[in-house]
Amino acid sequence: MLAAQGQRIGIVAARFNDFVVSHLISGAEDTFVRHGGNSEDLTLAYVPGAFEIPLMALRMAQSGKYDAIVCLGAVIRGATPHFDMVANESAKGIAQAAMQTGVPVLNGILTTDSIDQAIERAGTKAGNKGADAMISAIEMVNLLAK
Ligand code: INI
Repeated sequence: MLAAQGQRIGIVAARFNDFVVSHLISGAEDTFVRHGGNSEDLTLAYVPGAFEIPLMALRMAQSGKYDAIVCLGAVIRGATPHFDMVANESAKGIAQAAMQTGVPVLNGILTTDSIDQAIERAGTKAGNKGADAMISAIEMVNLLAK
């Protein structure tokens, strides 16, 4: 089993679409603790929307206080005229934050066509993307330590 013992993880979460994102946060936190992590080693930072996630993720990764950063948000096409811009920029910025710092920065941002699809991927019919991103974070921290 993947072990999260001793790992320190920063979570960056968007307040936009909080009715979905709050479930991604719960999924990520539960997963960390179920894999042996200590909830006191999790730090949660909120930003306004997915567009702002990369800057906060970069700052947290640069701080040296975290072994990995998990980014959580929900960009929903139905409700977002500038869906592509927000979705692309957040994904690009997350990848850049990881490459610039060498700290794993995981993309747990849902990008969906509808609110229903977002709900399905936030702990109902189709898993929980927050939990998935946390699993990937734990795996990357362990891999990079080897
Ligand atoms: N931010 C999101 O996280 N999800 C969305 O679906 C969304 N929509 O619909 O526009 C969204 N917009 C806000 C954006 O992330 C920024 O906070 C805003 O543009 C200010 O920079």
